[in-house]
Amino acid sequence: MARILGSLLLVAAAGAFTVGAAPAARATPTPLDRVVPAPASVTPGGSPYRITRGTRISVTGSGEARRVGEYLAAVLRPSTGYPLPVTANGHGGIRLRITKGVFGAEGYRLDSGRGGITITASAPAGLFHGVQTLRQLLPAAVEKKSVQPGPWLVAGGTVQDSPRYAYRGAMLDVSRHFFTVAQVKRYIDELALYKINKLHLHLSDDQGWRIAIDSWPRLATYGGSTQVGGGPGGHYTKADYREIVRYAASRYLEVVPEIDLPGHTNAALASYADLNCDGVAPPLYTGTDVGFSTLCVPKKITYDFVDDVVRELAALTPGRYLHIGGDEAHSTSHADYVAFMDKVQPVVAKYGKTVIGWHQLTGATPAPGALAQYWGLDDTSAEEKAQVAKAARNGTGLILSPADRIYLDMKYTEDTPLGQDWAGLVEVRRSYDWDPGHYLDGAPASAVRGVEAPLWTETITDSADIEYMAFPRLAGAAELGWSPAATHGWDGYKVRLAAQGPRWDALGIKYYKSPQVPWPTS
Ligand code: NGO
Repeated sequence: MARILGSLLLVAAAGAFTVGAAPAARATPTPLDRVVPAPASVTPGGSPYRITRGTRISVTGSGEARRVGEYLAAVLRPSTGYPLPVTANGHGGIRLRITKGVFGAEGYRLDSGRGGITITASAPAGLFHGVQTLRQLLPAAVEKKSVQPGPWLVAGGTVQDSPRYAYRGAMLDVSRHFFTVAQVKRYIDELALYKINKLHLHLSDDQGWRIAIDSWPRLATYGGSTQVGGGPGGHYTKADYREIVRYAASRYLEVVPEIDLPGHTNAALASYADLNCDGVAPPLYTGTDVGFSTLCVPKKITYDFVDDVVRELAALTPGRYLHIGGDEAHSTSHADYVAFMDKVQPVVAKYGKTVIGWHQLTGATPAPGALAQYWGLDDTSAEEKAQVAKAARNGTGLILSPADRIYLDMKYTEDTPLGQDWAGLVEVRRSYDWDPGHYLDGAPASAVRGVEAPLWTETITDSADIEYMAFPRLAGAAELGWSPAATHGWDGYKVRLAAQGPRWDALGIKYYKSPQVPWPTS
């Protein structure tokens, strides 16, 4: 007992010491390379810049660049308590500049020194990503919503950065449980911190249809009226959905809508009896089984339905992609599956969009330009992997979402209170420690368009659940999508990841404190 008490006192004393030392520690700026995702190149050197009451944010370039300046000001004002006016005169301590044609669509350069900070990019998205880097170079308390003491130092030097992959996604399943526009926006803000640029919304499944379709209104009003466990469900009106798309775009994320076809369609089949081969609508479904539903492939009305849904969804989608699911069509014969995909993929093209499908699409004939989203495991059968690799060699692009790596709904350990474990337990290191460029044997590295971390929501019901499963693993997925392979290494990553903990605390994100990560103790 005395020994336990003694060590408790020691811990308490260490805590007191750390707290006492904190102001001095805060005066040392964060090293320029302590950023997730790891920047492509970092050259530290020179004096730090200090944000003060007199700092201005000056913006040169388009109106959009000005909006990025306003966004930065909105991040910095509450915690610094400084006015930080956004000006166009080029004389701020923080300068955001657009220079045509140098850094690619999303790259940026950040120069920091005693005289100021300049973020230069060729497009507003690059400025926005540079701003995310700048946030991480400031003390974690910058993320708080009340005035903090500072000082607000940014280390001197240069960061030059651009992404490894153009497709860096996160998926949210809003079907198994419905999430409100506000909840989706919160997740968008969290994704933007890590330079994720695609938000894939899984808008339909057996348990719920979540998007209003004017020509088939019962899909949303009836098909969206419940969810896993039997709660009230919900759906997005078109105005809601446009608001999500607009908000995502303001954070430089493109929304990729998914209507899962021809399986995972019970909510649609329940809403319209005619869609069923036997003309009988099944009841709504609130369980978590998969693979039991299918559209009626031989019926003409099936294609009227698909055409209407794709047309209306494409009209709501400024982005390039439309995801048509295609996974677990266990109740559709192989011949029907192939016939269905042959008829449906051209409909997506007709409305100006590019097909994405789960990798089972490679069992049919992927349309030219289509992307297949791989969600297998290390021990997926060699035949299945070979089928995907062959499609990749024939020109089908790949998005990698290996379920035993970056399915955010997998439990971290057997004690994780949420999530599933069918693909295994996925601790933080496992989710980070793989290379998307050399993941699938026989698939050329050039076929890989990027990485996406899906969050299925059979067991996830609110923002706190989303955050607990996404953090810290989402940051690793983002890094795999953004950072050059040469920066990859668990020992370096875990230190940079640990530095995110206090930021998440400041943002009110309750993350999983994995014992694999050396989280700061104060
Ligand atoms: C699978 C299945 C989903 C489940 C998910 C749960 C895919 C592509 N289809 O992933 O319906 O929700 O697992 O982890």
